[in-house]
Amino acid sequence: MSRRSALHDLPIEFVGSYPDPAVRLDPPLPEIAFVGRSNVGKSSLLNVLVGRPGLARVSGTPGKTALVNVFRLPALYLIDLPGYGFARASRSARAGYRELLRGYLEARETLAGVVWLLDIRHPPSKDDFEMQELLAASGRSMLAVFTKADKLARAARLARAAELARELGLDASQTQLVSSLSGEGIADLGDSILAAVGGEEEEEG
Ligand SMILES: Nc1nc2c(ncn2[C@@H]2O[C@H](COP(=O)(O)OP(=O)(O)OP(=O)(O)O)[C@@H](O)[C@H]2O)c(=O)[nH]1
Ligand SMILES: [Mg+2]
Repeated sequence: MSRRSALHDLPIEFVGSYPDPAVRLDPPLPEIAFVGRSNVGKSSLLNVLVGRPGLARVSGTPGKTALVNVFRLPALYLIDLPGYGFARASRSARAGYRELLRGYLEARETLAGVVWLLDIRHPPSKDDFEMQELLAASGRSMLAVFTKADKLARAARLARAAELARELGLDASQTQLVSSLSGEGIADLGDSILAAVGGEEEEEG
């Protein structure tokens, strides 16, 4: 199975970490943001998509990505957002996260699409459903990505992906199963991202 996505081996640079979701990026380019619960695998997925294992900080400690982390490819930005639903976060920290995410989704004119990550093994949490509402209210184009597919045997993960899509009220075309460990789904996700920013992979029609 190929773990090479269309974003593999493109020049990429870390632009910066910003507390302000309205930060102006120069030059303005389309952005793809990665959102999901703490520890769901956002940073790992970003790294494997671009083929740079050490780029975004991966951690066994949930809540590691606390700022808006911006990476630049030649024609787009990839944005690693803070994880939500961190169990040990204080109530005010949780509210802060939520406001950052809401502000980001509402404010960013250059946001071309959101990759929303959910762990294939777990039912959607209260925080996930809140995120879904924020995403729906923002009207942003969104792809639900089910992570850590390698944790389940093949038949189980296909069944679980269908079940999770149903629980979220999503069509299969709005979902993608991935594993940053095995590379499953990574090439397809890369193509979807390019299509969302108006790249070459966009389909006719
Ligand atoms: N088995 C398996 N483990 C994974 C996968 N992706 C991530 N992990 C592990 O899950 C943990 C969290 O990964 P991160 O990529 O740091 O998760 P995150 O969503 O960026 O976490 P925060 O920045 O805290 O929100 C790490 O221990 C990873 O090694 C995967 O596809 N398969
Ligand atoms: Mg992270």
